[in-house]
Amino acid sequence: MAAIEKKPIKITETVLRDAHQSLIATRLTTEQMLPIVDKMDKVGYHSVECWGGATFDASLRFLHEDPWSRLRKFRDGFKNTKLQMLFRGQNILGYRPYADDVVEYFVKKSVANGIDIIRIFDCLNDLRNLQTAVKAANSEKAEAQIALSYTLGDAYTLDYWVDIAKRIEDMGANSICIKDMAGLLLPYKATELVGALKEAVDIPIQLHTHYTSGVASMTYLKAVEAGVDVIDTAISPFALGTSQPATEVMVETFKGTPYDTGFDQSLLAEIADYFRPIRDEALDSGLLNPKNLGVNIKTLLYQVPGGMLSNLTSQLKEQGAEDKFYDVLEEVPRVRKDLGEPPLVTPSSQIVGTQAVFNVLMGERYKMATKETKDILSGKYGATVKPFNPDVVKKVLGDNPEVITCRPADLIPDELGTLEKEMEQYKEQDEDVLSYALFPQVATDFFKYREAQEKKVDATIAKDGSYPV
Ligand code: PYR
Repeated sequence: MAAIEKKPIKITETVLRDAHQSLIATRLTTEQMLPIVDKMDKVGYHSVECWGGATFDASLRFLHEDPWSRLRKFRDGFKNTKLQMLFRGQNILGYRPYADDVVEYFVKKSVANGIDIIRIFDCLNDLRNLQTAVKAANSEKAEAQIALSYTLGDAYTLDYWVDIAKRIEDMGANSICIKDMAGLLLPYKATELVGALKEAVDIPIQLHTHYTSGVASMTYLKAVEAGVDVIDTAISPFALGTSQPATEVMVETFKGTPYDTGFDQSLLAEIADYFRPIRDEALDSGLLNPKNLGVNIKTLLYQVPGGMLSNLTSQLKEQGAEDKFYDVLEEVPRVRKDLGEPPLVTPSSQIVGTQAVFNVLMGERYKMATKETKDILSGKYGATVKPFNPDVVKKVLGDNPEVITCRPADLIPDELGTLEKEMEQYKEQDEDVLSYALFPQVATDFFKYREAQEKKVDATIAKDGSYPV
């Protein structure tokens, strides 16, 4: 090892975003997170992923919290650490493509409220769906990290990934992330992939994986040896299972090597001590299912991301058809092939999963197709790497389907002006229009709740303006 030049591995801590999204359905509240921010800020993380993905939806829908206010509180607390978010390309933090003006304004406001690094991905790896967000991030001077959604299949060869990485660099990305949302990247494949990408591009490469299939920390070890620059980890109480490898374990693994992070294990232990009771409480309340903590080797068989497995279970439970779980799991790869073999990540994971449930429960494949299945087959989410199954296209869309081949957002007119008018009466901050743009009903319910809360507080203020003690 002595001959290798020192290259401390950088770490992105995910506990404030992906780790709780993956383990406890994104239910950490701002109040639960803020008390530990000060300590986290002292660790020396490359960045803390704390916003975006499903947290925006979950804050508004389930926690009745304003996600923008959460972000501002993180920004106030993290004085030394870069804040990172996950952004679903043209789908922003929602489940369908939005107009360019909404994407641009969302990026602008995310940066204005405190985000430093925006990790942008597309569920089909159609780079046209990333253009607007990347340009906006560049002009706001944020780090634009483009993530390639990693998956397996005939089309996904080493040449495919190298080509896409070069195109990502040419698009103006500041870094690349290999986003392995289902834990499919095996250790020796990581050596190959990271090695090939490091040769192909000059920008830094980050690796994101999940522990679902049990190989993730070995994959990190091989990736680091192959030259990866940054890895995503979660503090131990919120690590493993459907989440990321544990921060402390990776830090200890690289101690005394050229990749030594230099992190203080006793500080990490204090952070872990803070999160442990929160995890125990989630276990007691049933929010954290112990099944999410084990190794699920079916991930490797069916390539279904952890979050999708739990979605399928709950969809089947609602229908009283839990006994069909394995039939649905086997149907998922078939539907994926019919729909052009896309990676399975939001929203393609939901689209493929729901259609697989329909196909099994209806007893006939594509007897009923969801609106989203029709939209994918019509090109409204972009281009897939492989062609669609023509028989399925015919069955779902008929003999002469109208299919889009241009960048889908080229056909979506700007919508901010209209949205502003629709939600004017609820507006308390500029950002509210963006919450409304993404989730009109959920945001409206939240605005009403917020107003009611404010009135309630006002009612407790005495006539002289003081609060009763
Ligand atoms: C999300 O889009 O929320 C993911 O975590 C992939």
